Amino acid sequence: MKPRLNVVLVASAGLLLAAASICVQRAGAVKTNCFPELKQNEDPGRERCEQRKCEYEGQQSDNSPSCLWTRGGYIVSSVTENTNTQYSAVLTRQQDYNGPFPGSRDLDELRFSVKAISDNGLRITISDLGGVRYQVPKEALNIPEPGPTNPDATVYRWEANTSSSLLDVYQKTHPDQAIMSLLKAGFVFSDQFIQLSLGLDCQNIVGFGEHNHERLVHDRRYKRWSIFTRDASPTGPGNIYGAHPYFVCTDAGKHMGVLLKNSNAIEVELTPDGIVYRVLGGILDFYVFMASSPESLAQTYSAAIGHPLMPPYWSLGFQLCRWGYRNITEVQNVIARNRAIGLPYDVQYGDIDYMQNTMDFTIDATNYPGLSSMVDDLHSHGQKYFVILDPAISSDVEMHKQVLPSQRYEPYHDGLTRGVYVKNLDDTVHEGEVWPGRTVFPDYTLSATQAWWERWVSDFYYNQSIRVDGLWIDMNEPASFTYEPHKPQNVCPNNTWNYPPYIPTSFIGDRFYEKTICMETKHNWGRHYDVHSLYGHSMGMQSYQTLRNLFPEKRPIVFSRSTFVGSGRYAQHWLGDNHSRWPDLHWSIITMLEFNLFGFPYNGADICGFVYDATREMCIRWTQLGAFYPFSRNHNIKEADGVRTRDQDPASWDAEAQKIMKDALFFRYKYLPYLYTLFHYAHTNGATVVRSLAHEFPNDTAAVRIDEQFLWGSAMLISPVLSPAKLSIRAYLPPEDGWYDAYTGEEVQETGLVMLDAPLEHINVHIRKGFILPWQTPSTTTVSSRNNGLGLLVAAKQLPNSNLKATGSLFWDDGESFETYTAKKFILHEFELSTDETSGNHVLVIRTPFNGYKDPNSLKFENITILGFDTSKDWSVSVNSEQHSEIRVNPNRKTLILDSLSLPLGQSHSITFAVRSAGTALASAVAVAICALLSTAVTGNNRWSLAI
Ligand code: MIG
Repeated sequence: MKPRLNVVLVASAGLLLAAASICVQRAGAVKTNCFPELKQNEDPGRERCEQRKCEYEGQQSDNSPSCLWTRGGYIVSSVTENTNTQYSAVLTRQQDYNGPFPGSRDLDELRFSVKAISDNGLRITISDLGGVRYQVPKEALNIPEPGPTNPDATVYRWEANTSSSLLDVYQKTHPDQAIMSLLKAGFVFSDQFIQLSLGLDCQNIVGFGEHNHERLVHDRRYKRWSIFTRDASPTGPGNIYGAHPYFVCTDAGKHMGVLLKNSNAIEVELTPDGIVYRVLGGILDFYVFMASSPESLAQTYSAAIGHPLMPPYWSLGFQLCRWGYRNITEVQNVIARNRAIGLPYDVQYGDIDYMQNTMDFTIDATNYPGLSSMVDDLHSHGQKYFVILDPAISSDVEMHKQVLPSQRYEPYHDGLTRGVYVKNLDDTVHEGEVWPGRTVFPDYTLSATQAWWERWVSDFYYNQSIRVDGLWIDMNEPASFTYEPHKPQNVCPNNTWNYPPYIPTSFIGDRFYEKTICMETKHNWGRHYDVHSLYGHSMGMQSYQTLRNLFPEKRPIVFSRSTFVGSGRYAQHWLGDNHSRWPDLHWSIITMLEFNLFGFPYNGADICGFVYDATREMCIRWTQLGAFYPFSRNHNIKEADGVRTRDQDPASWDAEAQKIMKDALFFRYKYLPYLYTLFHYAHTNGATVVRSLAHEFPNDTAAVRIDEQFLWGSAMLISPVLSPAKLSIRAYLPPEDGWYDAYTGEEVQETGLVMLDAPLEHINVHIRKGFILPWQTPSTTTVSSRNNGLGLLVAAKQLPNSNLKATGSLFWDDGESFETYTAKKFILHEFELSTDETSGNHVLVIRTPFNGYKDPNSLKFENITILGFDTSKDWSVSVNSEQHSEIRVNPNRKTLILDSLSLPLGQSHSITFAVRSAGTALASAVAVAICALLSTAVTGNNRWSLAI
């Protein structure tokens, strides 16, 4: 009974949120807090409020601020350009108008410009007249501005300088009300404090990162989120690893995405009427995109910031990692025992344990002898190896003398010679502290650093013979332990960068530079204060380039902890140091969906949780969920609260647990051709891979806020168990098209909000009517599964007059070549099931719109399974005009299966299903019964194969 209660609680929390957002007013006034330095609901009192020339409202019950900034002090003093596609003006500050924080100089004049950058995008900038303030460099992020196809082609229009707004933007489909407004009230532009309120006429806000959001759709009751990269685990509401000042706002046919291209520290406050931005430097540089659906909006944004890289096929396999393998024997045991249980398992990791005193590019000779042959052994089993690299380079030469055979840590000295490290104001090298003790920090925004980094990665690869397949880059927020909270005696110089006039209260930590390096330090792209949140981004760019040069024929794969807007072109992301606790399962879905919107379709959380021990039940449920993370990796911390954590790799559990985990992973491997095809569309069109129900069912109001389920593409719905002791879950199956159970092929009778059985060995997966999914018989590595037969799962949608319809596609290449795209060495198949109106015949065609690759394994489609077929009739089937007799039907499940097919990949095929005359019906009914028996025998208890 308990689980149901949970469901009710969650549901009512959702209702409350829904109610809160129904009260959204039209774009207009946003209640802008005049005392952002106070905590939410902290009341400055009337006197202080009026001293700041703000309006005192008194304490409110709805979380709204008691003291409001209602004035605006910049006026449009001259308009220099005003056409349909470009507006620019000078804003002048009124004499008596000042920002709230002494010490931050208010700018007297500002350049305000609006530009149509495409049919569905516009750019709004507010900056200093001289243009000398810091901006995100073009090398870091270059958003194309092709301009609209013609001045009237834009899906938006704007009105500048109205009585209350600097700018009102309208989506043309909704001409009566501005979807967003840059409000005059509350606008402040000073050196280190910029404040702007954005009025919004749309309800559902999703995005902003990186944080641990407990719901996908934001709570707009004056919630504040800060954005500044930070080494902090996804446990509280603070700013963590990446910086993504991007949100989408959707509402009945309106779909808008807004990026603030700014790498300084940012705080956003989400209110019922809009968003208040507080920005600690740089300029205001907004990109606004509009589209007709959430998915096309995601594609528009992805095209603007750059499409994500195409991951190698093997990186979609399951991966094993832990921090705290004490020696190579432990790693070898883990590899051996997981192979021995027949686990689908493609990639093994080396965390900082393999290093000598945790120094990059070194190997612990005592505990990790033979690492190179271990990696070769992985390769000979079709498996891959990743190592972790931290940016911080040990500068403790005394320690080097003691622990290194050569007594010298060459990478450090080489970096000094080349001048690649971040510097203090006096040009000395800035030092901090990370795992290997005292360290320095490479400036990856400097081109010389690329050659240095590449030299040492290549030394590791060639001279030390560790043939890594990809890089895992960590601690690149950047993290430093010098300024941790328990070390208050360590301070950065007393200047306005380390102690800015305003520090958002939503920040983690008391000091602005906490757990990172000092803010005045110098990088090629600028002052640390400005470029801090670009550190991981720049390291990702250079690590990508390093792999490009190291193995030019292969597609690089890099996972980065810290990311910025556009990093997805170079690196993908894992979700960091989660905890082995039940709520973390739910939260991982939310962040996974958000990172798909940010341009990182390849992401996932540490399966079974990083910090602390997972229970058996939790690790089983998490592996079932993690089997659907695009980045599917079980990872574990070394110790928690001083105690070594237990192993949590699948083979470390009992036989029953192992079997359940393997079943989930075999199911994943079976559908990798489908997942890989989704990645192709992410890479070429910016489509999301994992997506929320809102993306596929934007008009279904019940679907819009769902964040406990998710989809792979359009067609596969995953409904995991996210809490303990459950045998069933409440899930939402959108009624629009209808669904089939992915394991039995049975049509779902009841849609909408339903209860689904969810015994421990089961994760619910449903296939949407109208789609065709390619699959391949799974093996324990992708290298071997790629040799197996292919199949198609056709989830027919029944239309009037017994017509059937379904479509799908398959992208295939060698799985790893860079040439795949540059030399067009791939195959693209399109599948379509339809019904000929006159004959009533169903036809399934496999088309080949592109064939630029010859598969060496002579792959064939060997099985086609159609769900939702009229099995009461007797069908004759012809394949490429030849009769095919290997047909099985299951009348109870309306399933028709064609076995023993041999349809070569890369060629087009056609299959026709015609009703046979009555005479043969009996014979085939017998065949059916026999085949039904056979099928149980063949499929046995492989849960990944359809138990038709
Ligand atoms: O502060 O390298 O997120 O995955 O195991 C911990 C050790 C440093 C943080 C990463 C985690 C990794 C760990 N690292």
